[in-house]
Amino acid sequence: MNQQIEAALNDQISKEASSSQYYLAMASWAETKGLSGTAFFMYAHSDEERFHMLKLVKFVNERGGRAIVPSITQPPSDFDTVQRMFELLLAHELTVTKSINEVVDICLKEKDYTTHNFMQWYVSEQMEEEALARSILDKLNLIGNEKGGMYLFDREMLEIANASANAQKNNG
Ligand code: OFO
Repeated sequence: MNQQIEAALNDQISKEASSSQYYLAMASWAETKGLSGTAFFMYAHSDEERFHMLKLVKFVNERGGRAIVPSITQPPSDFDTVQRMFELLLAHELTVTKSINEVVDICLKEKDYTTHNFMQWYVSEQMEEEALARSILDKLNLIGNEKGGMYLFDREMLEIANASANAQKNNG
């Protein structure tokens, strides 16, 4: 495997692992706030990020490279408000999209069309994740600080997580 591509993919492995830890920290915070639906959503999201990481690990190794398992950095443990937490989630996803685009760019420069093709899955995944984060933030902006609204929001997060788990089951 081309060394530049291997390094870029290993860097992406590290980012997906960090995303998984970040969302795990959000899940734990939401759980301690009694927001069980939001916590369920974040636990599932953390698992998804681990899957993103594993998919890259397997690809690198199958293509003759060597995937490096990254060390764990401690994510924040407090997120102030649900709104703040989802703002951070969207900001984080935007940085991940940027780094996915950089990997795609390297693939084109190195004329590695196989990895380029593989990375397209991540390109569309990022579009979905950004759109989901934006739609959740729109809902939160509508709700404001209303307590009853937050109760309904939390229930909806559970439904979103369940719907996404079912869609994944049906696709795979
Ligand atoms: Fe792996 O998609 Fe989010 O970070």
